[in-house]
Amino acid sequence: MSAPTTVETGILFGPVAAEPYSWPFDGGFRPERTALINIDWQVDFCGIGGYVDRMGYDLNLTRAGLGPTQTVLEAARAAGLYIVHTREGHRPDLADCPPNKLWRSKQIGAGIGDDGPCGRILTRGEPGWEIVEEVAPLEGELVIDKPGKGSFYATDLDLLLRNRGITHIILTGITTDVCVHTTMRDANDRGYECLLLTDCTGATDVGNYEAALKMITMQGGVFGAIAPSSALLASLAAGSIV
Ligand code: C5J
Repeated sequence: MSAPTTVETGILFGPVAAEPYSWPFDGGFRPERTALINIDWQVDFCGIGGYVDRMGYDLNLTRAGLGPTQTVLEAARAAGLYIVHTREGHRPDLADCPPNKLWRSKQIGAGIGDDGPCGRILTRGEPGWEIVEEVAPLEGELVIDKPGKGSFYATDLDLLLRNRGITHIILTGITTDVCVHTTMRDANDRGYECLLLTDCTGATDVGNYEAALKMITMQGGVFGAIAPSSALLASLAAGSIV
């Protein structure tokens, strides 16, 4: 197995005041070993005329985390964390869209691949599939295109993170109970130490948002930990603890 391509900086950020434990479990996090993964901040999930809007859900709920995420993104870039963005979407011919997913989307009036105000719904290359400008990727940042809810399924994300020596993951994104949760659960199973920022995420339903956060804190942190972005920003601002 080849060595990770990163070089240790010597910077170790202090633990984040999180629930149900001070994150991370191993006392601190190094920027070169930590990824900030921003999940599906796409027009389709938080923009007018996109997929979530077409399904009739309240965009205020999915947009709520945008401002805090913008602040975290800037701080994480400045601190040297590895920045990752994901997009859910399908090939224009929908060859990678499972028939049951396609069928269900049509049942709720937002058929994947159908024309809408933001172009074809959940289809790669369309305006609705783009990441909103507030948290858009910078040139050179990793963007993972995924056909499913989880960010590891049918992508090379795990390979890219491991080759870089990433061991810790901080999550923002939408929706809390679907793509964010699926990604966090999978990352946790793969051994990554995960933190979800509570004000940098949102769901299409308040109850689901709250339940999704609570689930993470059960069993001593069954999928990792949760914290408000202010707690992460405080750790980053405090600088190295060694
Ligand atoms: C959904 C997502 N909700 N990004 N996708 O279908 O959470």
